[in-house]
Amino acid sequence: MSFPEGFLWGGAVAANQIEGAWREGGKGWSVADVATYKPDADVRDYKTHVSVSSDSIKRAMEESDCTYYPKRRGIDFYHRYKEDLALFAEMGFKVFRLSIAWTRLYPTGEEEEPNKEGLDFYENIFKEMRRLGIEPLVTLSHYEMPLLLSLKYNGWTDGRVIDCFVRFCQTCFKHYGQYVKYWLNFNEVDSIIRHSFITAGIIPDRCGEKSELSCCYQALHHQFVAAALVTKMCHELISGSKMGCMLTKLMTYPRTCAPEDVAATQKKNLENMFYSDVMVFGEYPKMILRDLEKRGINISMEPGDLEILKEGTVDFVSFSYYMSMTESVDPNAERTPGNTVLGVKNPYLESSEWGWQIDPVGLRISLIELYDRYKKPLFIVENGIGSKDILEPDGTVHDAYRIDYFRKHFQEMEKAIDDGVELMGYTSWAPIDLISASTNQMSKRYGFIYVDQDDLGGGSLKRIKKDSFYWYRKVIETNGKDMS
Ligand code: BGP
Repeated sequence: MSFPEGFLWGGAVAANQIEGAWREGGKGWSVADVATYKPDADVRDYKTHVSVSSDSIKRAMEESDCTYYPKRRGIDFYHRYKEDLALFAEMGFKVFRLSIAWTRLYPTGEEEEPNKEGLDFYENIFKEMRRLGIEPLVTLSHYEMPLLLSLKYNGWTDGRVIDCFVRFCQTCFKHYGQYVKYWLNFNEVDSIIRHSFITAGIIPDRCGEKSELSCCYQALHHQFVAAALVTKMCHELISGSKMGCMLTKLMTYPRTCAPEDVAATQKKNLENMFYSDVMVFGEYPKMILRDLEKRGINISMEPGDLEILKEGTVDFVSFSYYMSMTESVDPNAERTPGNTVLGVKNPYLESSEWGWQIDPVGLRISLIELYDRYKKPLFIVENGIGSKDILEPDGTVHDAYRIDYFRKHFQEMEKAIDDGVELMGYTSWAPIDLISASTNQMSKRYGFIYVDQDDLGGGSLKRIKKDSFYWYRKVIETNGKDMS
C-alpha cells in the first residue's frame, strides 16, 4: 500500500481564526469579529458558544477591546505570514488551505469596487507560496462573511447576498486565478443548521414570523445557487481550475443492530450528505424535498434556480473529519459532544479532552462511502485533534497523542486508497495553533507548531515546533512510507 505520487500533503486554516489585524488594511466588520470567548461556559455545550443575538452584536460593536473577542487578533498571521509559510515549507507542504476574508476585499459586502489593500495582502501571500513551491487551496467562504450583510439582510436569507458573493468571487478569480487552481465554495455548507450566524449571518431574533430553521433552509438555497454560479464562473475564468464542495462528514453508526437504531442512523447519514448531493448532482434529493414538505419548511426559489444548480456542479468533494458518533432511538442513551454536534456515545472509542470520539477507521468508512456515492475525486481538508498541549520549561512540546492520532488516520487513508478511492490530498486541521471556531479558545491546540498565546491574548506569539512537526515532515518527505 502507498500514497500516489504527487499526493498533496499539507495543512488548513481559516482567515478569521489566524489573521487578526481585524481593523487593518481596510478590512470591514465580519461575523467573526463579534464571536466571544466565554470562559465560564461548558466547552462541550457548543450551542452556548455559537449563540448570538441583536443585543450581543450591538455590545460587541461598541467594544473595541479584543480580550474576549479572540478572532479579532487570531495569531497575528496578517503580520507573520512569511514566517509561518516558511515553517510550512520546512515541513515540506505541497499544499496549504487558507480562506480569503470577504471583508478584506469588500468591507461592507456591497462596494462596487474591491479594497486594494485587501487585494494586495492576498496577492503577496500567493506570491510567497509560489516562491516556496506550495500550492494554494482557497476557501471562498469560511465563517467570516460581512457583518453588515447580516445586519442589513439577515445574512443569506435574502437573495441579494448572492450577487454580493458572486462579485467577491469574480474578483478573487480575476486577481488570483494566476496563482490558484484549487477552490472550495462554502466551508462545511451543512453547518448552517448547527450555527446559522457563523455560517450564514442569520440573527435568530430577526427571523420574524419565520422559524430560524425555515430561514436556514432559505439561506442554504441561496448558498447552493451562489455556489453553482461561482463554480461555473470559475471554470470560465480560470482554465484548468477545480472547484470543490466542503462537507462536515459526521459519520454516524447505529448504537445497536436494532432495526430502529439502524433506520435512525440511515436518516442521519442521508441528511448529512444532502448538502454535497446538491452540489455534486445539481439537484435536491427527492426524499429531502419530501422531508422538508412534511416539516412544513417551504423554500422559495426563483425561476431558473434549478437550472443554475444543474449547470454549476463541483469537480471534487472535500470534507472535514474529526470524529464519529452513534445514533439510538433510546431517549436515555448517553450522549457526547462532537464537532458542533451531540451524538450518542460509542463505548468502543476513546474521546478527546473536548469529548470528540476518536475513530480512525471511521475515516476509511467515510472515504469509501463518499467515493462510492459520488465517483469524484476526494480531498480531506480538515482532520486533527484539539488538545491542551504543554510547553515544557525547555521549550519543547511532546505531543505523542497527536502523532498517534495522525498515524492511525493516515493508515486508514492508505487502506481506502488501496481499495481504489481517488484521494487528491490531505490538509490537517490545523498546522499551527489558532483560535477555535466553536469555542474561541486558543487553549484548544491543533498545530504541529505551538503558538505562545493564551485564551485572553496574553503571550509572545512565538512559534515553537512540537514533536509532531518533525514527525509530519518525515511523513511528507517519504510520501507516507515512514510513519514511525
Ligand atoms: C471545523 C471548522 C474549522 C475548525 C474545526 C475545528 O468545523 O471548519 O474552522 O475550527 O472545525 O473545530 P473547533 O475549532 O471548534 O475545535
